[in-house]
Amino acid sequence: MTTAKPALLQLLPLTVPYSPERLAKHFELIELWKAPDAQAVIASRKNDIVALVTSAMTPTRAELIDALPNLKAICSQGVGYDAIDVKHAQSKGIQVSNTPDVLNDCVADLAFGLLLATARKLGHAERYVRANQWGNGAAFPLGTKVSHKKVGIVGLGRIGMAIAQRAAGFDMDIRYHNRRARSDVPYGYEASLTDLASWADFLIIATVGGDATRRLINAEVLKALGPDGAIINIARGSVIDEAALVSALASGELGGAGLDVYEAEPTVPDALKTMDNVVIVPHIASATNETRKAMADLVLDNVDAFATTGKVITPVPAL
Ligand code: 8YV
Repeated sequence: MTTAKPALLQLLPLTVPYSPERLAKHFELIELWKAPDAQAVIASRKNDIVALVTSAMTPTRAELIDALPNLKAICSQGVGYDAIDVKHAQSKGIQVSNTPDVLNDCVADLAFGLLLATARKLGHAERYVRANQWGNGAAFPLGTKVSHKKVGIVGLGRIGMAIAQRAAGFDMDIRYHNRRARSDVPYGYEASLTDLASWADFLIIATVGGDATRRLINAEVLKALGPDGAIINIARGSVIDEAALVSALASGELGGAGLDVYEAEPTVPDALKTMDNVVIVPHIASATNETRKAMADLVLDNVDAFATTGKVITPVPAL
């Protein structure tokens, strides 16, 4: 007699075609997005579910975790875990894994792409040409030089370090702000976020999301960055006070912004859509074929490892 496989609750499809086959190797798959009544499925199968697949942008809250009494592992696609109630999961002995490192290059590439696009007004320039304004009226406005300028990195973790490498390639002066100084980097530490913003020409936000960094970048920091400064955010929209950002940009108190993330995605403040000193893109930092495959593969590897050894490979830090 074959014993029934334990069940895995999958909240969203993974971005590789072979995901169902890999996941079904160890588990009976419950693909929640296909269920006509998700709550009914969870209620009827709650005792069978030992693993859950989710993502950095799929809320995985205590209510769902508590509805699954035998849940032992949550495997998430994405490096951020602020959408998952990790503290609650860990308090119940549930392992939580994310997909760090495999996306560092793409996220850092986009951070620098946004910096260049914001400083050199690439979005505005595109619209200028497409609107047949070239040669038909006002000359296109001058931008801001990037090479040899000063960049402040808020959150010098693995992605922040990849951003610093790119900044070094542009001969930039690099300083950073963390909760604590690092002893293993050649960059200057700034204990005060406002002082870092006052010093910097560009401020790049690369922190984790969640309560610890919520609105860390406030009106005071934005004012310190100033009318010649620009802010780049590839972290989480929650890290910047978005109303203060819109106000500082509109008043000219802040020179520009390059944004990949927003407080209430996919909603983006309408005011940002009309500003020529703002570059806005739809949370695409890790959205390349190569990186999303690598992230999905790491989720599958975490699930395999949990099934065969009882331990995920890349657990999020204990909170
Ligand atoms: C995507 C991200 O939103 O990894 C993260 O934390 O924010 C982005 O990579 C995520 O990967 C969605 O799957």
